[in-house]
Amino acid sequence: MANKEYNDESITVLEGLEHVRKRPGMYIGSTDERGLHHLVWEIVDNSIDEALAGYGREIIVTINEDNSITVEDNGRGVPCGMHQTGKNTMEIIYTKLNAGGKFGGNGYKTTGGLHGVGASVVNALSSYMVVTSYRDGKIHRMRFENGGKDVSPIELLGDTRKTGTTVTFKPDPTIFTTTVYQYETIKTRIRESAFLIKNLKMVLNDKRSKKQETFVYENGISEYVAFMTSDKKPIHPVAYFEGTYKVPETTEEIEVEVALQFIESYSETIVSFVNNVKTGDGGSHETGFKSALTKAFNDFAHKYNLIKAKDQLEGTDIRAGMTAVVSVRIGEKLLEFEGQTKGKLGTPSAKQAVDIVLSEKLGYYLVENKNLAEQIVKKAIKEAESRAAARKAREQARMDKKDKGEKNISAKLAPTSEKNKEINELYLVEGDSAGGSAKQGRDRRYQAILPLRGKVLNTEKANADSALKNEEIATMIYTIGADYGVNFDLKKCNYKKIIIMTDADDDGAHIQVLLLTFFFRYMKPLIDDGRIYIAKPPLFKITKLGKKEEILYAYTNEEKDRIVNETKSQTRIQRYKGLGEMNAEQLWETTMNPETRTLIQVHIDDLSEAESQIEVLMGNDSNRRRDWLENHVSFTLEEDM
Ligand code: 28F
Repeated sequence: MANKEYNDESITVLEGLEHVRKRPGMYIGSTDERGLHHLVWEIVDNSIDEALAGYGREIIVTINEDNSITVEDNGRGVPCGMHQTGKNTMEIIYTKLNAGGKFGGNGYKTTGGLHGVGASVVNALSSYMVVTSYRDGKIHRMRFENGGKDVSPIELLGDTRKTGTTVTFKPDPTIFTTTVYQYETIKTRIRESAFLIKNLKMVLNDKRSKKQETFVYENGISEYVAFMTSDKKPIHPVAYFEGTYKVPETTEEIEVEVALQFIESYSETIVSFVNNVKTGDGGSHETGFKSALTKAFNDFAHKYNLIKAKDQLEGTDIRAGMTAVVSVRIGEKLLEFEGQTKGKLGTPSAKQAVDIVLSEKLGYYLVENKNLAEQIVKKAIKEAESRAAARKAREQARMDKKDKGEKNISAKLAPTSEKNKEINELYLVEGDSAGGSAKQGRDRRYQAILPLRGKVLNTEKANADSALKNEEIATMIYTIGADYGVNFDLKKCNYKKIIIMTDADDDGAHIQVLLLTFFFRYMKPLIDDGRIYIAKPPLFKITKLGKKEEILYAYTNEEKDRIVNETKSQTRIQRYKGLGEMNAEQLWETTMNPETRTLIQVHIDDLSEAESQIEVLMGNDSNRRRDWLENHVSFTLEEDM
């Protein structure tokens, strides 16, 4: 940039962007794949804010061949007139921190961007950024390079009849550990935004794969719920409620939207948002939702004598088998969060807002849909009874255990000899023969073995009671020792690692999925805490022939080929079809010894998406199951020791 003088103003700007480049984690959380995608959310949120303000109903996100991103909207166009500082507004917005007016009151009533740090941070972390504004019949463009330092003067490109803003940026590879964008990640977030804002058309183009998808939902979050229950069996059409709540003693209003649907199975799913940003840890709006739901169903049950006047239905029993989306919009003056992550809404009046809006409308809905309401109440009563029965069964089991010693936790479990929760491991092994070898080969000080008989119960269709009745599930719950469902308590878990060890065939994959489903449904904190693993047995045993035979193991086809190609002597290759073909020594050496084994740690990446797909896993279509596993459960190789 030719002889640009640095006055104190531009130095302040530089310091701002320079600080972002030095401490990116402070602004976008991390510089890994998550931080990389955060840049997209920042820019898209600005387009969404413009659409929410009533300007523009279409946003196009393009992943370019070089993994740069282009976002286009048809809003009013970023202002590019003269700013009182003597620079044009566009330059200020993209080079000064928080200049996007989000913090200085900018006519945007509620903004998702409030979570954001503004487009200037994206600029600071990009090797280049180009901003084009279509407004007042003219097209203006600015180009920034090198983290927003080098700024080309604003250019007038010509005339136009359209209005809007286009931003292209390329994340700086010297800052991010990865600069490859994930289509699925961007798709999930874009689809979510389209669900949350009725009739907002979101288009995603991937120039690398020539893939393009459009998301627009005229029924907003009702279609979101329908999407999440698409593979389940709904018992009624999605119910939708909306309203505005005037916050007492203020001029503020809170907009409330709720969509909910009951399904045949017993899982509860609530996904909530504030200003179109997901609140993964819930908060006051969800609290208001739950209290309104419990109140409305109890009023109905008492009104129609479905329960005695003195009895009360528990919220958890009513919500067993319910999927709901709660979306509130709150002005920035009232917006507050609990904790640092902004994942949990704090605003107290949001509880009243949802409670009051929903109580009134849901009350009418239940009376207008009496049969459905009765069906849900009856199901809640059954759920309460089965929970009581399960509690009695557990109590009885505990009594039995006391009377009959350890016997009843199942003769199958081979427990550890030392009780150390910090290192103990529980192997869930497919089949008795492999179970036997595992018991023999293990290190009994800290490795417990629980053989699983054939197909573990398909826990998706069963409710808590029948799942608990299943021997394998009951033993697993008891052995892990941390209870399950809403009563699950990670601190009570007896194992640091719970390792699923199955054959490397379809049955094995099916059991893996059934167990993952069980843990996902009834012990999700185990997955969140990274305690669930899948053991990786060898696929091949390679015997090097010659005067002294040598045995090697290969875990993939490539590894087998490499070993065979590298060895000079003759080799005999055995393809393992199941764990049972290994003796105890081999099973220990290849799959259980922390020094030599390979464990795969399980993470579930996207809750709401997983919700809608987890039924897929119960089907017999192993290809769909494998796709789901590949797309949604990320397996990272866990380097032991
Ligand atoms: C691809 C990303 O960033 N779109 C945007 C606007 C529109 C206005 C605006 C943005 C007002 C003063 C703060 C136009 N006319 N898409 C986008 N569209 N910012 S960002 O104004 C900036 C605020 O500073 C806009 C009248 N009012 C606002």
